Amino acid sequence: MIKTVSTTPYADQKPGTSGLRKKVPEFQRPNYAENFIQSIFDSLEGYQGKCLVIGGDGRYYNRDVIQKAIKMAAANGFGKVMVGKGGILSTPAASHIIRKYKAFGGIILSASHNPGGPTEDFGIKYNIGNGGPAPEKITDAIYERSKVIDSYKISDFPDINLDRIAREDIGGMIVSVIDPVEDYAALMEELFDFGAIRNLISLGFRLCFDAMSAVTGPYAKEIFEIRLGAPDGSVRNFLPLPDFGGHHPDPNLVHCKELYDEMMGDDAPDFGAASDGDGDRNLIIGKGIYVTPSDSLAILAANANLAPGYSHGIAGIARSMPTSGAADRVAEKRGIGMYETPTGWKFFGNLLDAGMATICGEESSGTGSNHVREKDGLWAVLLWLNILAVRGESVVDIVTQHWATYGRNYYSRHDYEGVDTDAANGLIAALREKLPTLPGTKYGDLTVSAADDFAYHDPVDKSVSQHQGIRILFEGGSRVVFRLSGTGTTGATLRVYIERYEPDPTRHNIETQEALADLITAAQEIADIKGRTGRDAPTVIT
Ligand code: G16
Repeated sequence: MIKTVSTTPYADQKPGTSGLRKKVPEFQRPNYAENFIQSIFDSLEGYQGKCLVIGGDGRYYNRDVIQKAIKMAAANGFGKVMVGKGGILSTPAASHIIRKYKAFGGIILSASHNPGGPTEDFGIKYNIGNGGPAPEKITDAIYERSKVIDSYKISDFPDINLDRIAREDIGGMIVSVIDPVEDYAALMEELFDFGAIRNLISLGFRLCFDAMSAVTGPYAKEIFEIRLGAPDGSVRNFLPLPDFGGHHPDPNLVHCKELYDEMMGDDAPDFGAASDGDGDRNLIIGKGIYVTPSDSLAILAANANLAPGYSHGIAGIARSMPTSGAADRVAEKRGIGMYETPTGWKFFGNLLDAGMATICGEESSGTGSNHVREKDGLWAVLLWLNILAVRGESVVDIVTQHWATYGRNYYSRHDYEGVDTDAANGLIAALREKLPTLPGTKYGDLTVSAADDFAYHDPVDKSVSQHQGIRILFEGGSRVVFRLSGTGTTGATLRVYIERYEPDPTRHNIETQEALADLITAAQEIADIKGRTGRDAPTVIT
């Protein structure tokens, strides 16, 4: 039976960079998840009788919301729901399932790299029929709807058994509980030379993958250990846990310190990698070298033709504005398109659909291609392995040769987390106001050449997205960028992105923070970070 339940709106359901993210207790308020899910459905047209994909990263509250979403999909007229066994689907796997089975769209339950547990983070996002995150016009409509919603529809059938693969007709809708790994693993086998990677591993190449007790565990076990023959134990923390074992499932140098230290040690494996809560981010570390996400994007784009899925070359590269310009140099040399978008994977969707970009990436540890419409952590790891297997060189050799050919973009991001929201907004507003006066100003030996508030003009649908980050460019091509994160759940996070291009190979071995020291000081001064936030130093440096 379908019930229509009266509800009252919440004022805080504005989707951020990647869907709605809040603390679990906020999501547990009466009708909170239901309101948001109904607001999604109310913002869509033409889904009657169609298929909806539902899955999540297994974090605390995942199963509860999956049951609600299934019952609401049935009540709202979807004809079919495909849901991952155990409620599990990594974000890239969900994107693939939507595309492969031509679903109308999908609901992904995740707060990505944010911690999980009864008092930690939860999230809901909607992906459209191309498999990618809903564009701004849909997320804006969802938010508008959430502000006035007064009822939602839900079917009252009993909870679905998510722990066995089955297909049933329930309340007039087909519910298909599917293997979350099979289709995704098959796609990876199509794109990459598994034979070459298996051969490399059989010759003693050692890889270590940390699944961070999150969603990629089952995928990585199947792909690296079973299909590629890596020894048992190559995949660590492979059991997805509702609280990620009490850690932040964020594959950066702070939260993967153990792996980093091991990779810098004498007996390091040849290759170390990790992925995040929902499997779309990646961390790449070679023996003795950390590869920044911006460099990784450039190197993957420059070598993608070595993998069968990209053997005909790539049409273009897209990167988010704060990501370093390393990939631009690859695009320039190859004579292919280069696109600069705002932060948020949703901005790549149109470029991928139009065939303008093949490979996309972000400084925030995301890389992916046109095989799905999300960034894809395991895809990035497999493309690296494919390149290593074909070139027969070490990560450090490949990276240093890349720098020698294209120059090195020294790059770092400084995050100030949990800053008072008003203080953070004030800092950005003050910077915005100061923009016209900055060109020509000197900070030590640095002179500002240009400063603006980045606006994106989508070349495909012609939409315009304003206020996407404050850019300060210096003479000689260095830059700093300031923006507030759209994914945090506590106060505000100020992100400062710092970049310097160095063409001279004799200057490619400087420690990154040292290479950027004058820019870091200038950034602190220009934004008056200490005065406005009270912070002497960033919380996280990546
Ligand atoms: C999300 C988005 C990414 C974005 C990242 C950081 O990633 O999909 O496009 O780069 O957030 O965004 P912000 O700087 O606003 O915090 P994820 O992995 O959290 O879904």
